[in-house]
Amino acid sequence: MSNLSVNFCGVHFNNPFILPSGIITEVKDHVRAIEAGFGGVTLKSLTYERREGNPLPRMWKFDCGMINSVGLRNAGIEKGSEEIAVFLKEHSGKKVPILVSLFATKVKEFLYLVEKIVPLNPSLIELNLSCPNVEDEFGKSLGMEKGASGEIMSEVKKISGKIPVIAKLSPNVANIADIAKTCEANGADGIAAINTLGPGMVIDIVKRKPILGAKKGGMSGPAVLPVAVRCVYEIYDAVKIPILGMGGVMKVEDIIQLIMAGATLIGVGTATYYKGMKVIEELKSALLKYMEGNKVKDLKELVGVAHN
Ligand code: RRO
Repeated sequence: MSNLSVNFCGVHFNNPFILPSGIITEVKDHVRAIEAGFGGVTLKSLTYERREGNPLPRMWKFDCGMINSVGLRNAGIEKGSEEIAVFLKEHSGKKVPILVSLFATKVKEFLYLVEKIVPLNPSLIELNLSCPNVEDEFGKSLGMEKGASGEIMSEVKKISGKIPVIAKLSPNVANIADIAKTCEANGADGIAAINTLGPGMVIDIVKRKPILGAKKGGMSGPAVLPVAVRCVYEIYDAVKIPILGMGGVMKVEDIIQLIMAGATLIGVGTATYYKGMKVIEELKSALLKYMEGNKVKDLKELVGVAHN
């Protein structure tokens, strides 16, 4: 019998599918992903201050994917951490690990967020070092540069205790493997890759102006899969810590590519906008069928095999 369960950073997941951060905005609404059968669920990235988000529209479907500039819409750490405490308590019995995602542009701010979250004991903490939609009013993402990524990781690891910390990285850099390596050297327990690609822009040719309220945004969906596969492949070559691979997964073949490139867990986000949350049950069945057809008992037999 093939088995979908996965160990990632010492945490047990019933299946490798993770809802990436930001697909659902409200903390309590993440119950939809738990009920749909995701193996793990990442909450929307929290920031120090409450953020309304960017002007509407914030998301748009184009021919080969989606573009978003949500602008970190979230309740802020004070209210957000209270909501997370309630959510974790309510769902702790369901054996679906919850990942808390945090975003800041200063080390001190990151540390404040981590200090607030550690007592709530989530399964993992994700440091979002890579939001593409923050440059203008909020400074640059720390993860665009390896020195800053390393510093934040090493400081966070001093206060995160036994909770594994993973770094979510951007594909929009010259050398993603180098940044992953620096995160690992500074104590990261895992890497999540990739955040959205770009930024890109879509123009409404009738109105003669960019469609998104913020004009440009990060791209996700099928168009970005080959970039995600390449990034995961390069990261796998550079580090020993496990990888949560994501970017454009729509079907089982996409999952297998990411695993063969080196991913242990798989993020499935944009596909839920196309097919609804039920896509997870479809992907689970298709993955089991693939494993049984190819005599794969455990997914770890496939992780990184494209490097052999
Ligand atoms: O909120 C956003 O605009 C956003 C975030 Br935090 C992120 O990490 N990636 C993305 O595509 N959008």
